Amino acid sequence: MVNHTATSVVTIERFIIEQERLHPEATGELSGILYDMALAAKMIANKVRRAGLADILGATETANVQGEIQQKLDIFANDTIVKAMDHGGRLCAMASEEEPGIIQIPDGFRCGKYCLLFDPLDGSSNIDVNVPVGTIFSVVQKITRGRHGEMEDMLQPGRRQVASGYVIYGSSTMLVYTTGQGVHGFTLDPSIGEFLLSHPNIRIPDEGRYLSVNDSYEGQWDEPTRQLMRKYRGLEGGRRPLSVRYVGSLVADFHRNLLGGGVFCYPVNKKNLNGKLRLLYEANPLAFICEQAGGAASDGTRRVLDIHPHELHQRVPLYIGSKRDVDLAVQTFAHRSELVGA
Ligand code: AHM
Ligand code: MG
Repeated sequence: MVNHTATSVVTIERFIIEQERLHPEATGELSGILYDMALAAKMIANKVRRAGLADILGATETANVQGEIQQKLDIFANDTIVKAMDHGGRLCAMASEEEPGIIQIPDGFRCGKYCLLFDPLDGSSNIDVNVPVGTIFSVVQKITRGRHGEMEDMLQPGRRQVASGYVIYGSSTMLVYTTGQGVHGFTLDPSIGEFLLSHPNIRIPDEGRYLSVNDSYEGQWDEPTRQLMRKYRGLEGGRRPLSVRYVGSLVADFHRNLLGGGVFCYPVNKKNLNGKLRLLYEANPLAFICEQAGGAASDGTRRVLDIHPHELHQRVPLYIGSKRDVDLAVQTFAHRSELVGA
């Protein structure tokens, strides 16, 4: 990584170019995808900032493929990303949490060698109470031979990702990404409209301070899950207790734990045998970032990045964050057989 002093102003564009130069074989296509994502993020951030204004608040009448009600901003974010990415000649297809099938590159535009998978606005049910929301994205290389991307290209295990990232629309807007060479965070300076390097080479502490879990599901958890939570809280096993912090917006919970150390858990429960979060749009991209920062991500048994996806909108239980805290989940579940989904 190129070394920047704490005082040098480094735009995301300069940083991406410098990273690319470290790889003489790079064609610039991946860099182009990252620029385009940064542009889409600025457009979404601009709209999210105005979300308190009546014209864009509220639910539309369409339900997305998960059967949930979409907020208008979900649709805006989805369309913004598709339009920012479909004509650059770098992608062969996309998939979004908000759309049922593969999004093809329109005729007339060149198809490239990458696929983009994304959750355009995660945690969107929080928008109307002014809680941070986020965009999550993942890039994999095309493996099929035809012009367009196919299902096989999309359903690759997360360890094959070549880049992933998220944008958090909070008190400031930040873009955090990895291309497998560490994790770097950029903060949007709204006065100049540029993402500036603010968090180079992020490392997650080995042991966390925070536990993020929605424990209103406790009555539906199995005993090993309850036992794990008692361990995290220091009620069993003699560990230092973690402090509970749960925003209910994955990107916000993950971001806090990435910087401060901690574990985010979305366990299986009796009603949701596979948890709630989506493997391809949420778990995989965040798992790539977390591992690159020195942390870990598991479904309770398997490394998230080793799971072979079988459908686009597949859900997965998730334990992600500081390595020792995730390891504790894996150890606690080592002999569990009930409740774990496919
Ligand atoms: P979404 O993609 O429909 O917004 O749902 C995902 C969100 C995550 O941001 C968050 O961690 C989780 O749902 C919260 O779920 P729950 O309310 O069950 O705790
Ligand atoms: Mg989501």
